[in-house]
Parts: sequence; structure tokens; C-alpha cells
Amino acid sequence: MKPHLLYGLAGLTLLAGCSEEKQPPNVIFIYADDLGIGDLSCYGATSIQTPNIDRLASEGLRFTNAYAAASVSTPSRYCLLTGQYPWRRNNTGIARGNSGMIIDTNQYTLADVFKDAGYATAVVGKWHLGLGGEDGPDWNNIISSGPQNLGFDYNFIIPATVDRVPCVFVEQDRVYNYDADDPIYVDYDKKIGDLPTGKDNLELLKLKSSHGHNQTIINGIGRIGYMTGGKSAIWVDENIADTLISKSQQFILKNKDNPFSLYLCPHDIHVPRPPHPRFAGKSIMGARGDVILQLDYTVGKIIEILDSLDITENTIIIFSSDNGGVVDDGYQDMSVELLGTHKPSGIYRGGKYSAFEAGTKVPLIIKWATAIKSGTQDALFSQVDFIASLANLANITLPEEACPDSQNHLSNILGYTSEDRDYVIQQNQWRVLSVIEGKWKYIPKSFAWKYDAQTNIELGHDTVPQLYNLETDPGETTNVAIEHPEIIERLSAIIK
Ligand code: NG6
Ligand code: CA
Repeated sequence: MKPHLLYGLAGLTLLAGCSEEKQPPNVIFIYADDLGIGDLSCYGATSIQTPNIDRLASEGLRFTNAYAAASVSTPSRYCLLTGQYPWRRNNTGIARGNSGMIIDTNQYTLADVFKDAGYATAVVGKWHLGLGGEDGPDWNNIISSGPQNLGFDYNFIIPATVDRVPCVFVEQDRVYNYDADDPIYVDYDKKIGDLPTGKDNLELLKLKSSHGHNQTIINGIGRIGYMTGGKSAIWVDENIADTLISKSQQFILKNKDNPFSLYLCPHDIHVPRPPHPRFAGKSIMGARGDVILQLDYTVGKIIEILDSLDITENTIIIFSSDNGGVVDDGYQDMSVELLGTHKPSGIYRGGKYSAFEAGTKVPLIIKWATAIKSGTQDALFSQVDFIASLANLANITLPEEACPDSQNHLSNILGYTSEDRDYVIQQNQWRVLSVIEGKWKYIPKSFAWKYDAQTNIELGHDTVPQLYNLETDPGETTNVAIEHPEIIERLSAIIK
């Protein structure tokens, strides 16, 4: 057995309550939004430098073959937290800002793992898994269901996305900076209140829409959905990254002497992308590049506080993304015009929303100075396996029937082994499933429309089955389905 694994196992016995000096490792999961596998310099980008994330990669394990469960946010996040494939449930599509909570309160989650292991647990940042009962949250009261019911001791969240109303944070189940004299109402079907909309008041926009995003205008930006009230609670878009950093730092500081786990979900690099003035114009790629720098800064600030508290060594940092990259996702922010030679998806085809590789193949870096050796990890890996793997790390037995799709691959995470998952399944925005087994990728026949007209991304749809040899053709250029009926048969049986 290699020494680093021995250390890992020492950590495990610690968690089981053996008397040792060292504490079990803290775990910080940083889940970026819409970050493509080509967007970081440690994954080959040359038009942008991401030194802080690169430092994680050089000190830790950089995965080259890791997948999110879906090519959009809600289903990927659902899967990460529950260890259950999102397509088992029919309510896991991109959630509205007033959606009821999508995870049942009795489901076992990643936060429960750490809570059961005696950790302090927190979620800071983008939630996008709904809040409240079936009818959604009452923004003017304590929110009845939320992260607090899923194992998180502390929550400071963006309820859905920053391009969706309500544009307010929720802290500990209440709207942050709430004013009872200015109640908040939200509607996704009809206009509510008298705030101007992007559709009718173009002249009020500081950031124009390229598609959608023409409902209530908040801070000069048209959003998805209508809201009224909550003036004192409205966030400042340019300050969101700093706010999330500071809430994270406070949580870390408060728990520096005990084991903690932090699920930190930056809004970057999702639209809208108005960066803090510190980053405006600092990349050569316009807003999208600027918020990549902002995301890298966020990672740097987390590392910085760990260093300052001398707890870096015993903290596991996991960095990944919820889905692949997109350039024009609905605002005229010059990201298309200034993209230059940068390739958000690297060598891969498609992007966010797609069944092609770039929809779900995401950056994944894991660093734990004391137990993980540095290098690259080429094993086929899916985010669905985090919960079972981290439960193993924390010496927690998952309850019967919890996390049915999650497998324990802790030894891959520690870099001790490099074993492919038997197969990985993922879904695109339209619930087209695809499966990867070894070098083969199979996408069943689906729809005739091939492009998302708004983002100009290829969705991976076709009216015939598609089979790609990812070893010789990682860019999915040549459909070899006709030549391999037996492989199609095997892979379609997996999906069935
Ligand atoms: C789409 C939005 C897009 C983004 C996405 C969700 C329009 C036209 N497009 O419907 O801007 O919000 O949903 O992204 O409204 S995700 O990363 O949270 O899944
Ligand atoms: Ca996303």
C-alpha cells in the first residue's frame, strides 16, 4: 500500500473516533457554474491565466475524464448532492426561481454524510434546487424547506441563478436584508408589480439581452421571471463573488478548530457576467474572461484563508463545474466578439445543453496535501460517485436505499488507483441520455433539431443512433454506429 493511502486510512480511523492528534480533513467543494473544460490554463487555455486554480492542479490531482451528470445545472446539482440520477425524477429540469424544493427532505445528501461524521456543514452560493413546499417559497417568511432540511447547518444562497428572479440572497432560511415593509412577490407566468421589464424598457438596460432575459429589470439587467418589492434585499451583481467569498471565509473562520465541510457554489461564470470593477477589462476576452479571472480569485481567497489559519494541509479542496461552457447564453456582453482563439470546450464538441462531450465533460481537480498525490487522473469518473466516495472517506455507511446510483471510488479520488467506472451516463438539456463505456460513447436517436438556435450549440441530437470512438475521435466527428451494431446493443441495454 502506498504511504499516501495509509495516511488517508489514518484519517478514516480518526473519523471513527480513535484517539489521534490530527483532525479529520475539512472538505471544501467548489462547484463553478458553466465553466468549460477548456477555460482554465491548467487544462490548456492560453488566452487566460488561472494561477490559483492551476496551483490546486499542480499540487493535487487533475482529472481528464470526469463528467457532470447533466449538461445543465439543476440535474447536475441534484445528482451531486443525492447520488441519484436526475432522470429518475421528472422534476429535475432547469428550475425556475420560484420552484418548490426538488430534493425530498427525507433524501440523504452529501451534507448529511458530513453531518453524520460530526462536521459543521454549509452551502454558500448558487442553489438552484428549489425552495419551500410544492408551491414554492414564501419569500416573506421563514422558508419552509431548503438546505437546512438537507443536512446543511448554515446556508447563504442564491436561490436559483443570477439571471432569474428573485435577485436576493437567502441566509439561514430568510431573505437576506429583508424589509417587512416591502414584501417580495415573484411570478414566472405573468407580470407582477410595476417594475420595468426588458421587453418594454430597453432604454433602462445597462446589459442588453441577446435572447430571453427580458422580464423584470433588476440593476439594469433584464431577468427571467417577474418580481416586485425587496428593494433593500436586492443584491449588487458586481459584488456577488466578494459576498460569497466573505460568507465562506466567515464560516471557515468560525469552524477552524473543528472539521467542516463547505459546498461553495460561485455564480461565475454563468450569465449575467458583470464583473467586479477589479476584473472589468482585465482579460482579453471580455466579460466571460473577466469572470473566469473572478472565479480564479475566489479560489485564491479560499486558499488564502486556509493558509492564514494553517489548515490548508488538512483540507480537501474539490473543484469542478456543473456543466460545460457556453459563450452567448443570453446577454450581449461581447463574449462572442472577443473570444478570439479561446476554446471553452477545448477539443470537445458541443457545449452546455449538449449530449456531445462538451456538455458534461468538466474540469475536476482534487487537492489534499496530506493524502493525495499530485498528477493527472485519466480514469472515467462521474460526479454521481462523490457521495459514496466521500462517505467512505468519512467512514459513514450510507443508509439502505440512499444514493442508489453512487459508487465508492475513493481510491481514484486519492490517486491511488486509476480505474474506469464501468460506464458513465449523462443527460442533455432535453433529457437525451448518453452512455460512455471505455472508449465508446453512444447517443441514442432522439430529435431532428441539431442546434440550440439561441446559443448556437450543437445539442448532440440525431434521428439515427450515434456511436463514437473517444480514443481515436474525442471530438466526436465520425459516427461509427453502422459498423458496430453489437456495441450499440450492449450500450443501449445499459440505458434501458
Ligand atoms: C436557460 C437560459 C440561460 C440559463 C439556463 C440555465 C434563456 C433564454 N436562457 O433557459 O440563460 O439561465 O437556462 O443555466 O432564458 S444553468 O446553468 O443554470 O442550467
Ligand atoms: Ca450551469
